[in-house]
Order: sequence, then structure tokens, then C-alpha cells
Amino acid sequence: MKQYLELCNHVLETGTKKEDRTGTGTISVFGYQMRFDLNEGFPLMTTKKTAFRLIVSELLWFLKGDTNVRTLIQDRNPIWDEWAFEQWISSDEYTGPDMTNFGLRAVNDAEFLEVYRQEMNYFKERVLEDEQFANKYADLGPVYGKQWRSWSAGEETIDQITNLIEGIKTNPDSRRHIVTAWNPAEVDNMALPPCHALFQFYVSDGKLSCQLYQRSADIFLGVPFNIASYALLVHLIAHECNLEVGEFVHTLGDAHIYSNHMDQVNEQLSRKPKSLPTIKINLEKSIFDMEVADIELENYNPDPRIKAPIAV
Ligand code: THF
Repeated sequence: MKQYLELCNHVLETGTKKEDRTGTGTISVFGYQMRFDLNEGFPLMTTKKTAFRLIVSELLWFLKGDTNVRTLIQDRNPIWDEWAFEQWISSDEYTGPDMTNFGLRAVNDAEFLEVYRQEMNYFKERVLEDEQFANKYADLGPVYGKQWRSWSAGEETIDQITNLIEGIKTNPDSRRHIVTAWNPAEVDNMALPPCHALFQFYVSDGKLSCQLYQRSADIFLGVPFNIASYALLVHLIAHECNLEVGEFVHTLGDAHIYSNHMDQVNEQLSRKPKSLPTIKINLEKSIFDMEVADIELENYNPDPRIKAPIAV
């Protein structure tokens, strides 16, 4: 996608060096916006193969209100493993080899990488086998799923997604179609405060659009997932509300390229975008009952995958 490659160029050309929480180092800009017309095709990266199945599985996990990584592990989706593992290794119950700073060390130390992989495998096996263990260590706290479907309000909870759909159906012109995952009362209890913090829907000409405010954007690994995830959300909500799809507008706060993703970004910039795939959704089901197999990707012919380490 042209928009994404322009973002990469913009950050490489105008970004400044900035240290970060993970100790990896980044180059970063503050404030950037991309627009994707969803009628031009589904915005999944064509300049590197991107695992659509993982994006679907994560979005359905959010929509079901789930916050436990066990469900993702059962789905063979590894993208939240590190954050659950972090909770386990920093607990008093963990007595294995020292895993402090495992994200950075796994990149720089081949011997450590082996030990880490083994500990991670033990952890995932135990999460699958032992439900109590999973509830204690694989639950990320009140992250996206909790805030979207059951935001705490005293004795009550607020289901923002159900309210969103109801609002779009009954009052499409409203300027209040908002969902926020950023809950100041609960951010400190989350394994990771939400990166995609707040979004707004908008209806005009029978078309549904969405704008996301993302406070922190990992351009090489995260952003391709985030774009496709929200594009899919627009398709799902449009289906639920009998509307056509419009645009996805992606607004970024701290937009950064990690210092150990530079070669990968340059490799991707040397490639030419191809025509976009399309998606097919099982229209029989409500979005709350959908499973990964209900959402199919068609005509996706990307360039090969480009591997990169994730900053934890
Ligand atoms: N932390 C960081 N540093 N970056 C992020 O993008 C990010 N997220 C979520 C939470 N914390 C984050 C997790 N999302 C991959 C992609 C998205 C993730 C986490 C990991 C990833 O590693 N993708 C690889 C491999 C996928 C595969 O196994 O096939 C890829 O090549 O795309 C942003 O919300």
C-alpha cells in the first residue's frame, strides 16, 4: 500500500532518534494520518506476506470481550505471548532461569534465546493444560476486550460495542459513535496500556467509516496488523448495520521505527505494491458469534514474508 510506504519514508526522512520503554531505540515522528478507501480493496500489506489469520483471531478475541491469552494460544496465535509470559516470569511463583529483559536478550544472545524458547514453551503448555494457572498468569488484565464489552461503571458495566451498533442503526448521523479502550482508572492494571486507544464511526451516503487514534505505533510489525484489524472491524460493523464500507482513517501519535527494523523497512521500500486482496464474510452470523473460518481472504498475492524481532 502506497500510504504505508509513504509513512515509512516520512519517518526515515523527518524522524528523530528517541529512546523508549523497551530499550531498543527508535526513530520517531509525532502525529501522522493515513486514509484507506475500503472500496479499493482490503488494506493488507502486499509488499510482505502478513498473517491475516492472526489478525482475524485477535479481533474476534477483542470482540468476544476476552482478555486471556489462553484463547489465542488455543488458536495458534502467538502475538500476545510475550505479555503473558512477562507476568509469569515476574511473579514470585516463577523459579526458573532468570528471564529479566527477555525481549532484548533474545535478540542479542543466541545461548539465552534457546533457554528463553524452552521456558516460553513450558509456559504455553502449562497455560493450555491448567486453567487456574492460565487465569492467574495469562490474563492481561482489563485490556481491549474488557473495555470494549464491559467497561466498569460502579455496579454496572457498559458494552461499548453493542451501544455502538445500536447507535449507528438508530441514529446514523450522530457524532458520538465512539469506543474508547483508554480507561484512566484501569490503565495501571493492564499488562500493556492500549495502543489503539479510541475510535469513532461515521455514516454518510450509506457508507460506514472509522477513524482510529493510535497513541503508539510500531510501524514495521504492529501497523500492518492494526490497519487490517480496523479495516476488518469496519466490514464487520457495516455488515451488522446493513451499510456499505467507506474509509478507514488512521491517525498516529508516536509513530516509530525500531532501530532493529531498519533493514526490513528498507527491503520493503524496495518492493512495488500489488493489487489489494478482497475479503468474504459469512453473512449468516452475528459478529459476536463469528469464528476465524467465517472470514476469508481472496486474491492475496504478496511478496515474501520479512522477519523482525518484536520489542517487549
Ligand atoms: N508491542 C510492540 N512492540 N509492537 C506491537 O506492534 C505491539 N502490538 C501488540 C501489542 N504489543 C506490541 C501485539 N501485536 C506481531 C504482530 C503484532 C503484534 C505482535 C507481534 C508479529 O510479531 N508479527 C510478525 C509475525 C507474525 C507471525 O507469527 O506470522 C510479522 O511478521 O508480522 C500492536 O498492537
